[in-house]
Amino acid sequence: MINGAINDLAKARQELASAQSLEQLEQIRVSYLGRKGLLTEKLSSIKDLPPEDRRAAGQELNRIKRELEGLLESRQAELGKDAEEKDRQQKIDVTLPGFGTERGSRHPVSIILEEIVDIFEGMGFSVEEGPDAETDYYNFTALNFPKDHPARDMQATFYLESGLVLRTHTSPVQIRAMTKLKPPLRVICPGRVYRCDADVSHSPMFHQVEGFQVDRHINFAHLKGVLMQFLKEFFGGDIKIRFRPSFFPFTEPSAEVDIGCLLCGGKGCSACKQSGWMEILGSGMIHPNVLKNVGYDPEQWSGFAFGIGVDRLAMLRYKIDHIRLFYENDLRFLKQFY
Ligand code: 2NM
Repeated sequence: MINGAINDLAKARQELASAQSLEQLEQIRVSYLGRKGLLTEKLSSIKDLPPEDRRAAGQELNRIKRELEGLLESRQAELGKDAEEKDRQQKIDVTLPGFGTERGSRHPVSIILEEIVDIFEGMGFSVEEGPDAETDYYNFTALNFPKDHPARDMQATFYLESGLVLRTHTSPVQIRAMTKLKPPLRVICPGRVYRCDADVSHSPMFHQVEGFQVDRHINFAHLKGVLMQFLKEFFGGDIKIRFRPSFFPFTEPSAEVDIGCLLCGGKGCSACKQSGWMEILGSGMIHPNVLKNVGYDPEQWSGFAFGIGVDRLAMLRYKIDHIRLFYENDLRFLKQFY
């Protein structure tokens, strides 16, 4: 029995030396000194020995037990220190400064879009919104683009597999508004629009605010008055404005507004294609066919409409010479606006 215990001790010594964690150490302790441990069982079988041998066996087994306890204790201290050290290395130093959170800023195009909406709301216009994916009817047909007319090529259109189109202007929203509501009306429609086009001042997705007014006896002077008021509020007094004849299928007569390029002061630059002028909006008197298409009697009602390029105005306001800067999502650029 004593020889067995000495072997147990030698084996335990090896196991303790290779133990890597306090959990392993505990397992070793249980296997020798636990209730059913090897040494515990030997100790409790002393009573089965002849009485004259019990005393010596008890003394020897207890010596081995104390030695094993001592070994366990010192190995426990070693492994405990290792664990503490590991813990210290992994611990988060709460005294280090934090990373902080980046604060977002408003997108320059959003800022300008909201400014435009505010100005027209101040003149009594209400806001209507509609879907980006439109039917051919709302985007073209209702707006007096004849079927198979080259006017439909004027804007390179993104056609969807569903048969819908990405709206090429926000005019379809105006058609929806006119169909839904009854004149007299003053409505603006802000939103994203899509055309297959890309250069310094064109992006395949850009923003428009279109607007219209329909009432009895609305004429071209009302159109010009509203647009000049808008330009005055948006730019302040000191800009050059050019009002020139144009063509759209949905208005007759039609006019476009250019302003003296604010990037080069009218000298000519890449943003204004060396002309010194930048086209910022189109407008005109709503075509009688459009009024008929929404169920209004053109003998009773007349109206004007306009479409403003929001990205263009943002480029002019912030002196940005390429529209793509708005859509590259470079935070170093976008952070500059608020
Ligand atoms: C423009 C230019 C001219 C326009 C016309 C209409 C509608 F629906 F009333 F007929 N909405 N918007 C219009 C007119 C838009 O954008 C350059």
